[in-house]
Amino acid sequence: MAYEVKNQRLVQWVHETAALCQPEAVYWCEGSQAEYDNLMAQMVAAGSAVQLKQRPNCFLFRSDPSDVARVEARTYISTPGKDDAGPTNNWIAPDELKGTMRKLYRGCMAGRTMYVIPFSMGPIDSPMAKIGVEITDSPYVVCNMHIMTRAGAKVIDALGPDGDFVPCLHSVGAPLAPGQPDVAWPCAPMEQKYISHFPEENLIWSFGSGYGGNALLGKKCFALRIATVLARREGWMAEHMLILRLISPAGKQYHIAAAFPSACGKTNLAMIQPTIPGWQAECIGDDIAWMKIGPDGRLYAINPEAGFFGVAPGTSYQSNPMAMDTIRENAIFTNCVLTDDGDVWWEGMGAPAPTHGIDWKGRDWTPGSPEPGAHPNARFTAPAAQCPVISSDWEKPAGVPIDIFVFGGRRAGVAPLVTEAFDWDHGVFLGATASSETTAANIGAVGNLRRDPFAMQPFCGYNMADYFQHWLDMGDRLGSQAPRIFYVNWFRKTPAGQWLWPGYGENSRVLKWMCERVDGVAPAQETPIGLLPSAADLDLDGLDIAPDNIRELLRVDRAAWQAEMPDIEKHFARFGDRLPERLRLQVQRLAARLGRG
Ligand code: SAT
Ligand code: MN
Repeated sequence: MAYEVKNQRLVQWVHETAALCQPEAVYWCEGSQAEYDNLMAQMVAAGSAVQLKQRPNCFLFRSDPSDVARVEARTYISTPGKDDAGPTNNWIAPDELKGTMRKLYRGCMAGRTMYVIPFSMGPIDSPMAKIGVEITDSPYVVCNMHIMTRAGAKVIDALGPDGDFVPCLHSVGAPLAPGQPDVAWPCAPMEQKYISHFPEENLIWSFGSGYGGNALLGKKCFALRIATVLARREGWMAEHMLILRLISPAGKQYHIAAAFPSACGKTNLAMIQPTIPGWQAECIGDDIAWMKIGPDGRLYAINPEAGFFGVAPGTSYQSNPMAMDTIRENAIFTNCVLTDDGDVWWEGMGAPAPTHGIDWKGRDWTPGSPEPGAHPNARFTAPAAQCPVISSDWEKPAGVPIDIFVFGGRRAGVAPLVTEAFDWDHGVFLGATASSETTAANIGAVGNLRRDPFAMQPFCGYNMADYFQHWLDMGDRLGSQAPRIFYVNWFRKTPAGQWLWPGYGENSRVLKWMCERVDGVAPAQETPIGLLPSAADLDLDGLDIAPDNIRELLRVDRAAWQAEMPDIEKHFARFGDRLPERLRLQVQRLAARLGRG
């Protein structure tokens, strides 16, 4: 061990876990570059990673074909009562789930090293930061945690002898018998996978998967599912939101926090390059925001993460040039195509496809191959500090003051380009009824429309109805200092399937209108579903877009919205009596507004 651990609770937990999981060795991570290099070298030697000749210090991994995304169907919120987890979460009683998982954990690390990763979510010197310790038998997870969190000896120092931490236990669930050769990506079959949360104890147990949010436990498991529970208890917010700073030509700063479901463009928006002259943007975070009311009564946000775990396919110099520049070095790629000259490639990269490569399943691949070369949920892991537009304040311990909340999803129809909420309660209603087509970020059907409240459907660690109430309570506390709330949909299509809106950098035109609304200088039209700009209220200078498209993007289709009502009611009915009365009222009001005229 490279350091002394004075925290007896931690020492004891590591000891007990080693006794249960029976690893060949226990290794305490120090978080250094040498440690990272060493682990990568071992994984290259073992055949589970490929070093990329074309990108300095970059590595490619290929997962097992069964282990390519989060597994919502195997994700559990294990509270004493089923109602405390609520209708949107899978639930098994803690004793039963622990019994099942303890059996799986018994001897599960045989033949492997057990790594102990002390990590901080949030800059270590931030009063909002929280410490976790992940135990894992995956060196791939260790290297990813190096990038995604502040990890290692410095966290042990911050923890001290009696500091609090969230224990996060992870195993790929693939013990090795003596002499048994390892595979490139060990994992367990689906029916043995469990991504479990015990909110009463602030405890995370994950078994059987090595991929993304299933395995990098600081991210969705801690910074969202467990953190939502802590946030409600302690009066703050843990949200699935990017954070960005927009700067007007006059130099005024606006901070925007936006919630979209996984693989709906949060990373792209977080690194937006505004197309409107004079406007600039800086990135603070691309996935998670922790927010607390500051001494001045405003809401302050930090990014608890230190890296980006972004979707590779579709990322290009057109869609997200800043991400492309972020991943030139020191990045990890998972499930991308390996080109013959030692680079990565994916569909929608904007670069010509290689004439030959190795696909994410390790097979020869050519542009004519029947299947995509990269998995649709292929990912890059890269340090946030490498982003060319990372804000100089991205690690500011106190966070940045949020002016604007944005909700949204991916929907070909119905939801217009942008809507502003009438007031906080209506904004909470917009968040609570957000809907989106499902993506490859979860194992399951892609393209199905579902309600994804606040983009938190897979990430809320308690009853979602109580989470709605928490949003209402936060609004009451924030009062006139509350951020304005908007709903956007960049993904409208024509009946023939063409995009109505160009998106990406052009989204700055919509953001500009939001800022002008905050400043009280832009008009808005009152409609039954909220406040909308007219085409003249949006800065469309220099944008080549058909007037018909704009009209369609800003049209409120009353009949289509009336047809939405039964689904909204069904969605809310799932929560029974627990649904806040103030949201029930919002449904009635919307129905009345739609009914009129
Ligand atoms: O795999 S992750 O959960 O980290 C990515 C996502 O779904 O947002
Ligand atoms: Mn996410």
